[in-house]
Amino acid sequence: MSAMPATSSNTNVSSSAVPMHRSVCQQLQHHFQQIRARHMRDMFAEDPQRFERFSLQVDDLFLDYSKNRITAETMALLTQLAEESDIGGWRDRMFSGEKINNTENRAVLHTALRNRGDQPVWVDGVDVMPGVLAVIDRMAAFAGQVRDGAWLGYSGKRITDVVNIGIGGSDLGPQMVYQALKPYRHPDLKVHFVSNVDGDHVAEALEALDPETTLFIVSSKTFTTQETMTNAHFARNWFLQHAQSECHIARHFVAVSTNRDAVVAFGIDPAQMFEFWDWVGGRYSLWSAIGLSIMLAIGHAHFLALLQGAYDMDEHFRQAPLAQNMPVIMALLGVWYNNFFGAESQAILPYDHYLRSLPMYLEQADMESNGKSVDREGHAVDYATGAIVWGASGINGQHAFYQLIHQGTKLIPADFIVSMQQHDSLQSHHDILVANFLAQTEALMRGRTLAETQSSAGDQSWLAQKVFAGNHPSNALLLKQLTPHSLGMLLAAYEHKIFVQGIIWNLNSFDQWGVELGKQLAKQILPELSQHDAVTTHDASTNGLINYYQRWRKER
Ligand code: G6Q
Repeated sequence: MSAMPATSSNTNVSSSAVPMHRSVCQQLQHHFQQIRARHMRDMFAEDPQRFERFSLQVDDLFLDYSKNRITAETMALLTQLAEESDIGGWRDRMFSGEKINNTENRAVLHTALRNRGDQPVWVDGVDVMPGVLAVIDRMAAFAGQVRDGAWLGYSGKRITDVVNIGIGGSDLGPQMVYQALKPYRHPDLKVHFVSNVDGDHVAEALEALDPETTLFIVSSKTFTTQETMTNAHFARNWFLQHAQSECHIARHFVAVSTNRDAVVAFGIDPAQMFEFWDWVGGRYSLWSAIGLSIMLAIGHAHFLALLQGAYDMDEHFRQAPLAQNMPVIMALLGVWYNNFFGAESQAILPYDHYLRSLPMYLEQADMESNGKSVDREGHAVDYATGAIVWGASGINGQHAFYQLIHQGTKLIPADFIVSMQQHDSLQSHHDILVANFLAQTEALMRGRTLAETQSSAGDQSWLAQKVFAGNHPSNALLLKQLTPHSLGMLLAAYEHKIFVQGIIWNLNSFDQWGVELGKQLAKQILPELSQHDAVTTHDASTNGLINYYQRWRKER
């Protein structure tokens, strides 16, 4: 049975096809009908050059996309889709500081943060590069002092622990990069990340810390986010209980924000504030001062290498023809499965312990960017947009959820991300890890026929259960080694993939109105939780739950 379901809860989505005003979509639909039943086994058998044809190296990063349900014609048609969508034009608009975030009237310039060239970048007639470079220099000076032990706490001890207080884009990127670049970290400086407003998170993070040796970074673009400000005030009180005097705050609290007034109101001297700008989206901000915790951990030079990696990918994205452009290819493959095969999700499967938080990071990067059902002009779309992005460490996933990818009823395109050289000296461990990655992509592609199952050794009962259909698509993204540079390249590749898909779907990938409603309702509900009278102003379920909580809250 072939499935091309409507792929959204949006009832307007009646088809999974891409915007039909792009003329190539008719051809793609026709081509899809021809290819949908073809097995990748046969494609490999027919084309000995398939691996060379469908793979691409960009510096530290190698993409093998030959295990996809594509032919040369598929890629030619998809590339035509990219051309018809004016990817090149939109890309230039983004890089040149045009306000492509139309609903917020903002430029989208995370690329300026890692611009290692000498080109100016203009926003409203002002070159933003001097400001960008000045903040990097300030971060470097500060991080250098903390790392060298020149920056001392109020009692004269050196800083041993940094706590980044932030959430969403002000947390996920730095946390993921900190974890990924463990081998590059300062040996005597630990970074902790507090995001959840569940008090257990901040309480647990602080329980083993010494206020005399702890530095807090309050990371918030707006400096109004309820979770972050609640945790920041808690940390401030915790610190003052020990330090006693507010004059010591300056040695222990710094802010990263665009909101100077709120930083001052919180009690942090603007001299201790690291600035960024409204043209940096939260989920694209790890390259900005939001990356201060990263720089503290890995140092200025490695932070610059991270930026350089992203810049190198930016340059590739800007200059490579669409047909040989890594982020464009990744995006087009995603569109192929999302809009033609009706795939609903995309798995991210790192085979590198240090990349285990990458799936969570990409969940936000992708789903907050392209989880939209209204296009740039405000019209409801009638095609599927952003996929559900999910995943976990691949090797652990093999013993957990891979069953569904192999033999379930869903088509789940998967990205396997693997480092060729490990940081430790355990070569036999690494060989086992890599063998498993290779085996999984091969098994997903080839499957196992009934005849093969019958001729395999072992119990011949329940043969139907032991057959694998195969034909499950995957990309392999290989890093020579996980370094600041290769990580920068990898992350920038995914950012641009998301951007390209957003353009094809005619979305604004840089706003996030969907997170607003819940925030507003939470503000309304908060005072109701401590009121004496039963709440009756919501729906029966919400009223019931509020009143249930009130009862337990009183008992405590
Ligand atoms: C990201 C989102 C969101 C944001 C957080 C934190 O693109 O906008 O995840 O980063 O809500 O916001 P603040 O940095 O303003 O606290």
